[in-house]
Amino acid sequence: MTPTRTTCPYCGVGCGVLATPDGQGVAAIAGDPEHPANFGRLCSKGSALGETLGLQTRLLYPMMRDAGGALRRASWDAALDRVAEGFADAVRQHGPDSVAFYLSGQLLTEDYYVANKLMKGFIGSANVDTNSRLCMASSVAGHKRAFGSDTVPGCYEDLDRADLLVLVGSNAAWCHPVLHQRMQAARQERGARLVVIDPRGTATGEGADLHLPVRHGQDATLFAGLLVHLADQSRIDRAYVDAHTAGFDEALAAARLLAPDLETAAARTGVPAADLARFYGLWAGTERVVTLYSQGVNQAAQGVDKVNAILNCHLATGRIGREGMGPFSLTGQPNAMGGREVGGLANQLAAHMGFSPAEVARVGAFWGAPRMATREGLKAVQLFEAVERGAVKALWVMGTNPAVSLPRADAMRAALSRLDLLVVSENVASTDTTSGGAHVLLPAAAWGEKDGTVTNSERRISRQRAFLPLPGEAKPDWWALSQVAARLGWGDAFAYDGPAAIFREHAALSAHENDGARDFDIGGLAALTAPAYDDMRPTQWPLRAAAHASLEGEASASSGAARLFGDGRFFTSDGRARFVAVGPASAPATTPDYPLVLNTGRIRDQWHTMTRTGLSPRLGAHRPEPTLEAHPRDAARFGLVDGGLARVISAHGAATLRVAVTASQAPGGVFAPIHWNGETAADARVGSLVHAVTDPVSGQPDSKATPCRVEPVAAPLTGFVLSRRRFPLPREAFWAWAAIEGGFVARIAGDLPAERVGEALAAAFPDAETARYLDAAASVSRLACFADDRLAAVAYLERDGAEPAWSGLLELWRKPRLDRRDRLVALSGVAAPAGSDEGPTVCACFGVGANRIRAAIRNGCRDAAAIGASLKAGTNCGSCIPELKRLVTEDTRHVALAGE
Ligand SMILES: Nc1nc2c(c(=O)[nH]1)N[C@H]1C(S)=C(S)[C@@H](COP(=O)(O)OP(=O)(O)OC[C@H]3O[C@@H](n4cnc5c(=O)[nH]c(N)nc54)[C@H](O)[C@@H]3O)O[C@H]1N2
Ligand SMILES: Nc1nc2c(c(=O)[nH]1)N[C@H]1C(S)=C(S)[C@@H](COP(=O)(O)OP(=O)(O)OC[C@H]3O[C@@H](n4cnc5c(=O)[nH]c(N)nc54)[C@H](O)[C@@H]3O)O[C@H]1N2
Ligand code: SF4
Ligand SMILES: [Mo]
Repeated sequence: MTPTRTTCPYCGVGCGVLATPDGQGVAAIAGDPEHPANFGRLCSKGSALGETLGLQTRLLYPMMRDAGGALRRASWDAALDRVAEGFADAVRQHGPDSVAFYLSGQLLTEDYYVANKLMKGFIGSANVDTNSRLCMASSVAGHKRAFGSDTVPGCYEDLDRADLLVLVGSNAAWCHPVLHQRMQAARQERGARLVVIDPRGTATGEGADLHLPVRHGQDATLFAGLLVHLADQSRIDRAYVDAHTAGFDEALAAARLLAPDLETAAARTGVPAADLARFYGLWAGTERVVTLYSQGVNQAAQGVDKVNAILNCHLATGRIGREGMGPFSLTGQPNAMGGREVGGLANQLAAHMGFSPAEVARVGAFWGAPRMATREGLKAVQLFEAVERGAVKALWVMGTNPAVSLPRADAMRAALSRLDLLVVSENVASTDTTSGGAHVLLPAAAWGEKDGTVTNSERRISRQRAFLPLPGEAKPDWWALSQVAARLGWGDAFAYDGPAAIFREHAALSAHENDGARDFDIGGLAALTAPAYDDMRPTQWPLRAAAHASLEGEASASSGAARLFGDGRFFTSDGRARFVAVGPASAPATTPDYPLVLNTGRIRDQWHTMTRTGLSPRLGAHRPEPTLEAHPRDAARFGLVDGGLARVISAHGAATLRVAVTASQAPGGVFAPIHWNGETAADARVGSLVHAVTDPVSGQPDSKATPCRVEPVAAPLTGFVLSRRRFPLPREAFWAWAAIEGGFVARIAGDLPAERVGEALAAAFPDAETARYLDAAASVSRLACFADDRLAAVAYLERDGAEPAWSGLLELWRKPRLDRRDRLVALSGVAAPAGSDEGPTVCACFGVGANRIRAAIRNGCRDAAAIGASLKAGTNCGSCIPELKRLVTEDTRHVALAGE
């Protein structure tokens, strides 16, 4: 089979993928050597895409809730009628602002465009917001304040050309791994320096020349200090500032209040003065500097100020829009940028336009819209608060899992049940949102089946192409939206015959009455034929129609401007960029009851709520459980032990997590991953703890600094369950499902009778043959369920003893037919020798664990390359190289200590 060229559905790097389906619903995955985002590379998540295409968890048919409250299969016609009637009823009775869409940066541009047009032009409300509010909104607002437009000025090539790369609030080694490797290559090949600014130590920080452990929220002060340093060292580009900007003096005066001198900046940011001075010196003295930032900047109570504090420094030095330099917002989701282009946020209209009367009239005329929204709609947190109050009656959620990912997630999940109509378009059947009381579930085409475009962090539009048939009755999201539009009476305006037609309209709108007044212009693509759209190569915007006309054929569609603002002209009314005077940030509001700061974020091998990555055995092995990372001092203070359990409690919720004591976590704070949820773990919905504090300008929640406390949790019962599929184990125990070959495993720990686990197994496998073993003192209990002559599930539990290990059972687990003896062995416990395993997986591609790597290091492998040569670890996607380096350093430290 020939491979299909498509784009990775995970992060905003936007890597090109070659997918070769095997005809059985699986596909071989490789990096696309011709894609300019990755030139053939993929990270661990991208490489494992083939393991996530199974249909076992998919939503394949429309479902509707019946009068008795049960979800039942329905026809598309019936489901779409119900959606259209529900929205029409709400609008009739309560007005257009009583309905809303909540969308996602994982939708394709075409889906997004149709949703936005339907709500803002036809239903007549701007209540369209997206999970990008939780992700990129502060960058959008910061860009607009400084540039007059939401523009990421640079491109990835700048990372290859820079001499200094600064990562602020970004764990790129885990979250943008292919770009991180590109930055590491610049370091190794050209001696570029890398500085990481993050309160905690991360894999990214370990691979840097300098790590600045900034106090939570104090980044604006840190960059205000840099502006002051630039001024005092005469590093300001006066000519640039005078010709192309406004507001410098006010911004510098404000910066002087925040960071009058180095000592004050050091005291306020918590960064040692010597390190801060080194950073300021490096930044001031290096012309080619790129400052990249992500959620440590955006997700903050003063996130927009953080963004502008960074932009101020680039504007003051004129280091923007030129090769190898500039500010760079790393986008999270594959189509965060496409969402912004179509106007997916409640405070945007479409094609980078807002709600001025002229813009409303322009878009309204273009759409032929009967009922334009004339003002901004509700932003995500406000929107769900309106659901909570009962002000929003009908909500359509598409491509996101808000019952997990919103702040105050428990309250938000409960709020969903207040809706008269909750519609969820999903790839998977069961999520915390679909089980939160949805009335209609619509099966959406997933990656590999859907067809359209996405835009990555460097404004590059790439095609996602289908290489698998639509399973069951799954349909593209744009289709479901157009069908509802037709039922509401606007069939003509939504009569698209496919994504190419939608894309053309979107491109035409971007150029409509533009004439260089708006940054987003892809008029050059407005006349793409369906075949040309199919063949479209990765293309950067802007791509104006005039530029297109002056070029020939295909070359024009693959060109585009690499950088904006090189001419010093911005999209403000006078063409000048604005400095923003930045004010002080408040400290996290810890109290004696909640003395610690809860920081939340990502791990290397899981994507958000794990609906896909949670199915991959390779990805499940890296961090199989949700952990709470705590500094040794805080662990001692609050009685936590490494490997034990902790309950984390905030004013809004609680979760129980496995403790990992680590000196990389700064004292005074703890870190928890966002991925686990009600489907994958007992009680690890970290979003339920997060406060709903938002940035006053962007409305983006501060997800990185919630006051909390921690308590140790006793777990006399320990053990594991192996199962062919995930099912709910008792919630009073700690457990989390991790994918393994042929099923899932969960370690169990808690203070509960072993029978409770047995009852859960019996309920999950009612037709299986079960065998039990219970010792006389009832301290050891084992249970095996057999179906089709194989193990369907096994549980080993021990009270007040050594935790049983599951690795010894793997051979029986894999066996296609078990004989009598096997069945006895399955219960005997001899199959489970403790401590025989590799330890936590470090290299997901080749399944190499930490213990094996440590042994190789003891045998003389002194660097990542030597480990690669000996064990293959790190030689495929390279995502684990930072951890290989860490293990080498850790070993060197041990040797050094032993030699003292
Ligand atoms: N493996 C993986 N990769 C992903 C994703 C995923 O789910 N899994 N999701 C994608 C998405 S949508 C996004 S948005 C990106 C996010 O990518 P990142 O922003 O890199 O990831 P996070 O882990 O959310 O947070 C980054 C860092 O911010 C730090 N931080 C917290 N508070 C502060 C602060 O006040 N100042 C500073 N300077 N730093 C702070 C945290 O300690 C954390 O290490 O990742 C994308 N890539
Ligand atoms: N505490 C805390 N909370 C956070 C964050 C944090 O750092 N800390 N980060 C925030 C950020 S940056 C983000 S981006 C969000 C992410 O949070 P979510 O968006 O809630 O997480 P996902 O798991 O990506 O949800 C996507 C859902 O859409 C489905 N899906 C995928 N593709 C399609 C499609 O084409 N069509 C349809 N209809 N469905 C599809 C998937 O099955 C999945 O259920 O979380 C935010 N919440
Ligand atoms: S870096 Fe990894 S997750 Fe991001 S787009 Fe590339 S392969 Fe996908
Ligand atoms: Mo995100």
